[in-house]
Parts: sequence; C-alpha cells; structure tokens
Amino acid sequence: MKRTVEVRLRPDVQSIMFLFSMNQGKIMKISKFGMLGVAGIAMFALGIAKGADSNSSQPTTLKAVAELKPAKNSKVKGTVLFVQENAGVHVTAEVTGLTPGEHGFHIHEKGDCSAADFSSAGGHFNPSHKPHGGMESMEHHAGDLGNLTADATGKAHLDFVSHDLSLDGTNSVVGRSVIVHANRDDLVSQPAGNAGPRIACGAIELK
Ligand SMILES: [Cu+2]
Ligand SMILES: [Zn+2]
Repeated sequence: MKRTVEVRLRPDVQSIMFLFSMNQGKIMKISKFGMLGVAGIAMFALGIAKGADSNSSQPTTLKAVAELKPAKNSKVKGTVLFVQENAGVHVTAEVTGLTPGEHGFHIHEKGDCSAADFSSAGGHFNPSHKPHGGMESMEHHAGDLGNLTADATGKAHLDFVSHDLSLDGTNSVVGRSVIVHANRDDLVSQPAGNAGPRIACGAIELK
C-alpha cells in the first residue's frame, strides 16, 4: 500500500515541478489564474507527499552511542552505536588506531572514563552474575562482546545483534561504558579474558 502511494505521487510532484521550471521563462505569457492554479496543484501535491512520508516514519527508536577516547599512550578512537530492535540491540562499532589483530571489547559496569587507566569504569557489565566468556559461550557476562579484529591499517568494524543487552529498564547499558583492550580476550580466563590494559573508553549515552 505505502509503496503504491509513493510511486504514484513522486512522479506527479516531479512533473509539476518540471512544468513549473519549464514555464519560468514564459511567466509573463501565463495568465495570473494559470500561475495560481499550477502553484496550487504543486503545493497540494507536495502536501500529500509530505503526509505520506510522515505516515511511513517509524515509532521512536531507542539509540545510544559511545564515543571512544584513547588512553594516554594509545591512538585508539571510535564510535559504538546501539539501536534497540525487536530481536535485541543492534551494535555497530567503527574503531581506528589499533595494532593489527584482536582486541578485547567489553561493556564495563560504570560510565566513568575519568581515571588515566580507565579503572574507573569498573569490571565487566554482569547483571546476571555469570562467569566471563565469549558471546557464543553458554555462560558469559552481558558485557562480553568478544574481540575487535583490526586490519593491517588498524581499523576494526563490528556489526551484530545482542540478545543480552537492553537500552532501557534495570539492565540497560545506558550510563555504562565500552572499553577496548590492548590484547586479545581469550574468552575463557576469569574474570576478564586476560585482555590486558584498557586502551580506549567511552561512556554509553542516549542519542
Ligand atoms: Cu574490558
Ligand atoms: Zn566478561
């Protein structure tokens, strides 16, 4: 239904606008009534098109973002976006300035990146009191997002949907932080995968 309306309307609007621009050179030759008529039809059609667009807009979607800032001796920067979807929270991450290879990537308990070593962010976000693991492991912290894998230029990209995360309620990740580590998360060692120093940190804020 929605598609049919758009397909019908947009060419109409375009052809009216085209007619309008074609007539620009001959404005003096067109009667006042004619001009008003064309303008009126154009505005009416634009009004309908606008109405159709606003009808197709989605209900408000919860979104949050963490802007990653580097630790003192690191150049790691990036953005992690969280979007609430029916299936879970869609997480996309773009990170630069990494050494090539894997780097532990977690949500930590507190949205506080004020300490130089980012220890102020606390431990892994773990509302259901599980042991540390990988996202695919039977048991893992909700904040265990596995590893970022950086290419030869130091860039990493991640895109997945998490069923363990939420952007509202008591187990919301809003107000917590995203941390990138110097080393690989082995997905086994307790309590944090032996991933080494914290090299980037960003508080998760509603967008
Ligand atoms: Cu971590
Ligand atoms: Zn963990």
